[in-house]
Amino acid sequence: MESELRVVATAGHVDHGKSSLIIQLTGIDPDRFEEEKRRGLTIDLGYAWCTLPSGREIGFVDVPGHERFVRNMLAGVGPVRLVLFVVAADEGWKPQSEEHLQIIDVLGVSGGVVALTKRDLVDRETLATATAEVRERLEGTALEDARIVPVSSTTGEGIDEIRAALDAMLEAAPGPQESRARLFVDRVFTIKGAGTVVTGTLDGRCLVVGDEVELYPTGQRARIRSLQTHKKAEERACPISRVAANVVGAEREELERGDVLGVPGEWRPTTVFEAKLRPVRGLGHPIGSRGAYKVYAGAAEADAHIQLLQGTKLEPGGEVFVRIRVSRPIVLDVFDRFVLRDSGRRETVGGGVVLDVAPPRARDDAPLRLAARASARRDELPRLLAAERGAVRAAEAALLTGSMGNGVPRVGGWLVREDVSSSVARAITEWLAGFHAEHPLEEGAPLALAREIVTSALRASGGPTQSNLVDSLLDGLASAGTVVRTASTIRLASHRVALEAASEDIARLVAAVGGEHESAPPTVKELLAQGFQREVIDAASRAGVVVRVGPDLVFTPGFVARAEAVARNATKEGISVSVFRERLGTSRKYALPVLEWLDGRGVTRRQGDLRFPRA
Ligand SMILES: Nc1nc2c(ncn2[C@@H]2O[C@H](COP(=O)(O)OP(=O)(O)O)[C@@H](O)[C@H]2O)c(=O)[nH]1
Ligand SMILES: [Mg+2]
Repeated sequence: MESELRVVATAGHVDHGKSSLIIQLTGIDPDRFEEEKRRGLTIDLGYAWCTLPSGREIGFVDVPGHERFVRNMLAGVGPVRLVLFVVAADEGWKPQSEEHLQIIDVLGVSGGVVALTKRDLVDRETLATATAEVRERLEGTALEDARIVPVSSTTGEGIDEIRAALDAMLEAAPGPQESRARLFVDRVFTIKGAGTVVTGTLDGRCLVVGDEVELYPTGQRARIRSLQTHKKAEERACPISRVAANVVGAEREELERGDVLGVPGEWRPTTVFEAKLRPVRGLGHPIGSRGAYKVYAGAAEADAHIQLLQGTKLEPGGEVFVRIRVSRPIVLDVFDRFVLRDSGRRETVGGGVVLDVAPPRARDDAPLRLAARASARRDELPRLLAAERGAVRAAEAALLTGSMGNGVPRVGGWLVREDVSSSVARAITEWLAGFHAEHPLEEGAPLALAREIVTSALRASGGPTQSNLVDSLLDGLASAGTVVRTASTIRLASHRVALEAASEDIARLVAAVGGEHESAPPTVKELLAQGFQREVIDAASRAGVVVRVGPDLVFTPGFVARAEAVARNATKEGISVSVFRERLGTSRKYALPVLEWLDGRGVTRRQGDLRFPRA
């Protein structure tokens, strides 16, 4: 179900014939909807559509009013901005023609057609002058190469040429790229019996009846009960199209224009973002950090405060990176376009492209960071984000860039900058090598210490230090076969306890607990008192040279094997501690812990004073 629909915004001075042209093209009166809307008959405000000669479907958003125009250009047409620019041949270029062109120019367009309307009202000479004037005005702007088509909505002259020009524009325009579903809400109302309805332009991905959705920024959850595109009920609505969605679970009062309807958890509204800002052409004054501004993004508008990240003011003709704080949380995506108006002067002063929706606190490296983003593709953003932060959770990266970051090295749930993971690996292997050299008889190093080493390596390389990242990195080294970790220790995979390094000590230990001492060996405490090192006793126990029966007792393996044999050979009547002690030739002091040890290992079962061998 590939939708070939494209949405085009109309632009141009009031009364220059925009709506009349749309009626000629589509047979639908976009202004009539205003009236119908007032009477509650329609939900598609200022919207008309038709099929072009090529078979492509084309939709027009034609809503009167200047603010509306800005919103049409931003949210109304979606990310592929196409424009039908209208200038009346009899009146020529007007202030609103200029202002609309300025906005189109700072936003950039994917295609445009200029209709020189009211052709029937002018003679050839005036038409030629008007055409030349318009061509001159368009020079150096985003519409520089647009076709200029003379047309009359009264006589129908030129309408076929307009259709052909629109077809050529669609042919040349890039297709929308699949990303996260986003419906910019431009209207909210209630319909008797149905409940809350929102309308807007859908971008990114299809929505389906029955879907659970989140309303941003409030976080309210709702369900889509029904969908309409072009006044037809649909099971699914796909980008880019005008959509009316009837939602269950959200009240009209909880929603407002500028909100976004999307998939739960896919967006994080923001109040601060960074962007590249360009003043509109012909701006008579610089843009500074002190003014009061309004940002228009998507269908939202918000009071804004600007901070230049380069220089102290933005001169006309320039372009700078800025940080913008807005008065209310808005849903922004990297590469979104926005318009900036000066609230005091009440004029559009600039526009730009969003580059970072969650900028870091530090601003020192902003120009470098933003320049890298400005020239990146969306699927490169997660790698850039990981590069900026050292490491970032993959889920966080998806939320902040709209891309899954396929191809970026992953450690657990994290995207990690290569030098960060390599410096952590270096720090931990060097530290473990040192630890093993210093403690050749220890099986491994305490995991808690290893975590500290990783944490400080992360800090040194400028990465985050969350314990989840620390553990993910250690796990990553373990799955790579570099280290082996247990619940409480970690060692280099290559590390072997070097008993030979302590062979003399171990031989002395075996002598101390074996031979004539075998059935009554010194306790560990006594061994320590005799000068044996705890490390040696531990290593010998781990290696099986001696057997640790309790915290304070070690025996020779031979003694323990005999004890086990005695226990296993007990009759069905069981064996008492004293019989066991006699048969083993030891004292009660040793017999009891040995029996408990055998119980613990499942060799024997205790019942009262007796032990029974287990099967
Ligand atoms: N003679 C003539 N009048 C036109 C033409 N197009 C529009 N008009 C008239 O110009 C006025 C404004 O047109 P409208 O489409 O509402 O302009 P909009 O404000 O740009 O939407 C209306 O009275 C129209 O009838 C045209 O091609 N020829
Ligand atoms: Mg109109």
